[in-house]
Amino acid sequence: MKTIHQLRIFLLLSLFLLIGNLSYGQQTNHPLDPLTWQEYWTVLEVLQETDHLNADTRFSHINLVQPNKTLVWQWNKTKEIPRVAFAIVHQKKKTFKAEVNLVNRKLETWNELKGIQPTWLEQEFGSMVDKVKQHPEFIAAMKKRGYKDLTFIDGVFLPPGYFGTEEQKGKRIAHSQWMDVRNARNTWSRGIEGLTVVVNLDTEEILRVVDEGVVPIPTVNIDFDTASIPTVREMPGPIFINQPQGAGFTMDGYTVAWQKWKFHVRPDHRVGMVLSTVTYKDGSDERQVLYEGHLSEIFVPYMDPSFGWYHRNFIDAGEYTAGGLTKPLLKGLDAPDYAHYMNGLAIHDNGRPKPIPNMIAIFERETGDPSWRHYSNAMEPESRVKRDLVVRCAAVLGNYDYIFDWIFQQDGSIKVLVGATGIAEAKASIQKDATSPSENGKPGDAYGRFVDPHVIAVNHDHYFSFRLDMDVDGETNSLQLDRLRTEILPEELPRRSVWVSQPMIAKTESEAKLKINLDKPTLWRVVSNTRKNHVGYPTSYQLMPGKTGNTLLSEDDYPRKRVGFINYHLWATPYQSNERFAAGDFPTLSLPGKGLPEWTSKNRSIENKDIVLWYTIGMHHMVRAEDWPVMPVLWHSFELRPFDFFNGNPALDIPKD
Ligand SMILES: [Cu+2]
Repeated sequence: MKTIHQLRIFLLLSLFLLIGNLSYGQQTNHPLDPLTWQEYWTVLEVLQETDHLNADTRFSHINLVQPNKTLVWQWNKTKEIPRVAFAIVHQKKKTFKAEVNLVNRKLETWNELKGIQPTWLEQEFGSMVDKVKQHPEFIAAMKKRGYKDLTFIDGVFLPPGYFGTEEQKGKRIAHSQWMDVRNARNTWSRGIEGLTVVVNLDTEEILRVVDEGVVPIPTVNIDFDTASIPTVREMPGPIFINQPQGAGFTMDGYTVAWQKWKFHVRPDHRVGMVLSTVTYKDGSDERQVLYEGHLSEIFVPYMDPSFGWYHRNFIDAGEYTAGGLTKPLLKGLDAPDYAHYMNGLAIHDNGRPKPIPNMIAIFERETGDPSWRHYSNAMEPESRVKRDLVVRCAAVLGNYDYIFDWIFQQDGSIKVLVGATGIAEAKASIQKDATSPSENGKPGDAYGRFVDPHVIAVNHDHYFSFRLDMDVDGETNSLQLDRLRTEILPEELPRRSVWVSQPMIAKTESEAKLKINLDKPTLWRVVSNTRKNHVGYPTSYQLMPGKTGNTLLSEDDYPRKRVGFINYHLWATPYQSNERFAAGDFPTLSLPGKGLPEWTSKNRSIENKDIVLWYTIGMHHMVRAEDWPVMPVLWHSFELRPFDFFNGNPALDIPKD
């Protein structure tokens, strides 16, 4: 028997396939390819040539305008590629949307956007720190905390959500957070509690200094780099996973082909990555499954009513795209060494392209699980090794990290996962720990949990909205709800009840606003209106939820009103190319009702239509000691499963050897 340290795991692959090295997207091979370095510059040059750039010009987005969907499905390499980019341009208090034709270098539109606040800029995080440090009230508040010198006090200004106050209406209001960063690598327990400065970024006015009282900064060291860990555990020897015959997938530009799957994946400034034109080869037939799938929005509300915390209700993807949502993956740590790493581009505030190396990792893996099995004495026992293709990126939003995986499986299913990791946001507390007496009638852990002496990780939620433009065997689909209900049986039978399925087609958007109810289980399936399987059922894909949560915020709470997508686990809408972000295009200081609630208020028909599903993952995070100082990855997921799409188990043909 082999000992652990002798273990070698080899992924032996039948094909040696070359993978192109995509270096920051210098070529365009497909209508959905991300903007190239040169194309970002074309946008900037065209705006310069048309006199739309000045010293105050900043950019929160430059991205591809979605090409026509039918054109994309029908596109092949003999056809021309339409290339249009849009830019969201800030000029002081005004915001403009420009569209630039990249083929003929022409400014197609330039329109002012009114009634919105554009996405936060990188420079806005720190733009008023120096000015505030000279403000007498701030200096006095810091003096009360024992600081005469503010050199090593770092500040950050964030959008405070929106609460409909006169102070906020129509203004670019920011609230500050402060930290003493001396002598700590991990500074997330070093916050200066109870001191918030409210500013107007448009006018650079300091509106208020809110001092809720002095709380000493905790002295605990929460560094977690290798040098800070007293002893590193002994590992019993390496496990090698390698692919001696090369990767088992091919890449043609941004198009990936793996076994029977084929899809396009592109890095995206705002949502990390977008998977498109997903097909599964069934015999000679390349069957459509999903036109487009991607993260749509993230929402993280904190559950502490103090002034310094109630405004922390971050609409992360829409508010904090600055510099790009995703950050580089660490090769060999965040994903295997042998993965293919795809670079991406984000933008700086000045609109210039910013390289993000190793933004997406694509790799095969065998986890030791079977795809299927049966053991029998009557016939030869059968089992097949499961192999997956993983497409991964990781977002970083201040303290938190999220890993996003799309896992393509041999049985025709796609599993989508989000892993929460990183550092829980914590506040300093006068009380030391869970045994300390109450202060002002409240225990120290009323709104969070002690994770270290004088450190409370504040209760919060994480919500993720995924946009899934399903095209199951074509664009004409419906949402079928198979409701499993109890049927009471006739009295003469010994059994009293069984469950039966009551299928129903959701005809309008309101019939598709659904929450998971374990007492009334319902299968959610996108069915084809044009194709049936061998026994006469419409072909379909099921959206199978994983563990998720419901919001506990009251309906009149502003954070909930601004992020209506959390009200349901499932939404379905008729396809509209401009409906992409579940809390609206511009959630920064946004008014209530944007995004899904606004679109679906029309209660449009979704029957026999090209439909888009929106799925919400929710989690309540009551932080444990084990989540500190850095949290083990906590995974949530859902799955897109073929349901009568094939005429049998599509993974029967996995070879046994
Ligand atoms: Cu959390």
